[in-house]
Amino acid sequence: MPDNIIKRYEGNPILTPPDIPYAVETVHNAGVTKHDGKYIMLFRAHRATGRSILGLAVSDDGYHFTPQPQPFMLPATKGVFAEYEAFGVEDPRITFLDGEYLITYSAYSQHGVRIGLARTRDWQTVERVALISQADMRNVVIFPQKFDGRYVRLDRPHSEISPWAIWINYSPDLVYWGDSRIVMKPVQYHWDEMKIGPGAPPIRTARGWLHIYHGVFPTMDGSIYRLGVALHDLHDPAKIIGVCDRWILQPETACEVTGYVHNVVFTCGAVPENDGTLKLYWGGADKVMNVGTANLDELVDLCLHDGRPAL
Ligand code: M1P
Repeated sequence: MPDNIIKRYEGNPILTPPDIPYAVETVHNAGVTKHDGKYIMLFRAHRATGRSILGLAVSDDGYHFTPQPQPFMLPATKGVFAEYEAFGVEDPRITFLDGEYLITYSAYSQHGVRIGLARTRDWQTVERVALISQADMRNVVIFPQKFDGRYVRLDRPHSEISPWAIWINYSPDLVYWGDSRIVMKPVQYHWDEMKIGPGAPPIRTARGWLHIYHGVFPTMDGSIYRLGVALHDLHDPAKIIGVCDRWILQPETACEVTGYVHNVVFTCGAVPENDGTLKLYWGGADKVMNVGTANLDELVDLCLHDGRPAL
């Protein structure tokens, strides 16, 4: 069993608040994708008010990012989105599907947290599509493929009754979602016993859809956020065919242990490369952005050969 499943880039952190040409306190939890041969990073940033916006940075190699001069998405000021984004926009995930980039993000307001969906084709303009959940929902990732004509997402509703778990939902049009089912639960007295949540949008491999998720363990010194992997069936994403029993990344470096929220590694994006490797991006302690690489086959093996039950 390899210990360094994720190889941290020696230049971490790759993006920090002083790099940003407008005032921010944090740069973290970024969705990342490729567009026209460039890496696009859509990051969350706290303002000094404690509320978040989304900024954009661009890179030729996936390691060295140049932030754009202005934020990419501020909380909406008009229409229904304004009411539900008043406290900020957070944790964007990006899925490329049918020629456009779908962006899911947490929308915070006095009414709670729900999920907004926006889209862009060119990363110059962005259009809000709909609010696609009720309150008490976070961490929505859309599969980059339709199944039997329907869009599919993983999400994480809030629950006081059972530990926060991962669910699947389907939609004919990206706006109306349903046919909900629970697909994965935390395991008691385990590294992710308190709650789990979808992380990066699933990645297609020959043996299944690889999903990198986060799990949380409560301690007397606060909660620890780590990352794990699960494999979904290629044809039926509601079926999980393997969950790795151990975490694949935990807070270890100074900028993962100490920051805005201590002891957090949190991913919203990963980019598969043609050579079978993956670039995984994660926020360190809710303060900075990091990157590392992994071998996709090794991650799939971990799900299939070092498993635990999904439910
Ligand atoms: O502070 C750690 C994380 O807490 C929340 O994550 P979750 O949805 O698992 O509760 C989010 O606020 C996330 O942005 C943050 O990194």
